[in-house]
Amino acid sequence: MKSPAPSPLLARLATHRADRIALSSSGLPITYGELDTRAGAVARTLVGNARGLGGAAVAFLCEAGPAHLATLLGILRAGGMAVPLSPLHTRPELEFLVANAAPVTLLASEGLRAALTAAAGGRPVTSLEALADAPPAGELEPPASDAPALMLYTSGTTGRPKGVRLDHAAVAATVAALETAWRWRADDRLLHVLPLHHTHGLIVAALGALWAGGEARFLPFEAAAAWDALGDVTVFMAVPTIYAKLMETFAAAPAERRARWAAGAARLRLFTSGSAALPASLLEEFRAATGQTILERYGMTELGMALSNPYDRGRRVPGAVGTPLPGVVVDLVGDDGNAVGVGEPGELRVRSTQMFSGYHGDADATAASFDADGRFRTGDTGTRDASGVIRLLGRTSVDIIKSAGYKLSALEIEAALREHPAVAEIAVIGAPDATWGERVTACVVARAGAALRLDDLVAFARERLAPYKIPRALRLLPELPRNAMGKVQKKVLLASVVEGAS
Ligand code: MLC
Ligand code: AMP
Repeated sequence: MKSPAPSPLLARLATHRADRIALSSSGLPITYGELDTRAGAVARTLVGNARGLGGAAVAFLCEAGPAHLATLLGILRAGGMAVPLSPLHTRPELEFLVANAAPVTLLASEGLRAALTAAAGGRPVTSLEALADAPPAGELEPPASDAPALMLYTSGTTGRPKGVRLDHAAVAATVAALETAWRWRADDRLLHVLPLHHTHGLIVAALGALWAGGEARFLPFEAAAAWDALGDVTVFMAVPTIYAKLMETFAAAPAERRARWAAGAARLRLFTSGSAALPASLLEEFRAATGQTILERYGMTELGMALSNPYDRGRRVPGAVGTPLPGVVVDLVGDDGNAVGVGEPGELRVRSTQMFSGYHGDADATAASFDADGRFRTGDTGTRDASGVIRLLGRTSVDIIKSAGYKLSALEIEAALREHPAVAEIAVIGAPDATWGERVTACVVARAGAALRLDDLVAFARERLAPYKIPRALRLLPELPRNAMGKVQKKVLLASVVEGAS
């Protein structure tokens, strides 16, 4: 039997010039050569005397920046499956992720080691700083293209997050498709402001830059600092909330600063948006300020990047997500399972070389996410026009919320908040919001005699949920609207919240 090809991702990274800058944060750059050395030290320590990790999970908790990517690449070179955890996760969330991923090794930066140790149930947590001193790697057997590379946790309709397993070939297919479509170059400099535990920040942005041999500059997002930094990069990638925040800050700035920021932004070759719908009005506002037309694209953790507007600025369509990327087939399917006609709404079903290899430990959920024709059911609805351009209309499930570009499970938030002593019943919905896309809104029936304020609920939530899952609004109701089967009618709740706001 022919053995599978080695990881295209690692093979590509090995071709970059050692003296070129790969990553930087706070003005401290590391070259591809240094990245290689650091990743090698991580790999060698993880592997010890063995030949490789054979796809075993290695979870790590690290601030965004060069050390994060060096750790991830070290895990990959050791033949492990990297599970990036986030400094935004609370202890109960980390406990769940560690238990679910069952990693053979846990790694953390010195600053986050205590947080991971507290959630690790007695397992040792190795300090990344200690790994940096390990002797350089000797020759390790490269993992195969079909070996697991990453496990990214995504919220779904099942309450608890699911681990999405991606092999080396799938990750490489995403960055290769984007290199072609967006013309990534080795002299690109990306301003990186996104979290590294999701597809957008990790694969599309960071690994996209590294695949091309370019540079990723990390900056924790803050609007004025981002405007300043835009003056010296070539590519920027963000979620719509970030563009909304950039525009709020721009509008409030003095004329001289606005002129400087606009001139800086005008020099970039590419601005992209994804993870949530970019309102056409925001695209126009950004264009009026900077002369730049943001390229909107569509993707999902399970299937990578599926649709993109064209690189040619003049052909980008505001409010649309474009056409399939190389290696991707997107069908629009009606309720009857048949393809819909031009202009008719249908669910996006996807076939792709970027497809995940399964939900971790959940073969049933994996099988259920594909239709009889082997197409992934996205749960997103859209239309296709006569020229093949797709527009998204929304999602099938009211239990999936997209806030600030994060995908949230209403069920997971409800389960956490139901423990609050004043909560008798709760339904969580995503109310439309110009800046956040959707705002997490808790509709609560309080226990008899109990008083509940948003502050109480927020304080309670902060202990249990990452900041981006916390409710931002509270509606106290005498009862929740239910249908004849007793199921809460979230669409009714949503309509009343929208009506109340207008
Ligand atoms: C924070 N705030 C919110 C909020 N998050 N309010 C409403 N809704 C939310 N979701 C409030 C805080 O309470 C605070 O209020 C203020 O906003 C600032 O909070 P912050 O945490 O400091 O916000 P900030 O750091 O500015 O973060 C915003 C952000 C971040 C947009 C930078 O949310 C972000 O990085 N989002 C990206 C998510 C992402 O990468 N998704 C990709 C998934 S992959 P106050 O009153 O205290 O000031 C995927 C696939 C694909 O989707 O296709 O890409
Ligand atoms: P995630 O599961 O976090 O990877 O999020 C994937 C989801 O984000 C998709 O199923 C869509 O609902 C949404 N999404 C991604 N890109 C876009 C976009 N450009 N417009 C609207 N929704 C998007």
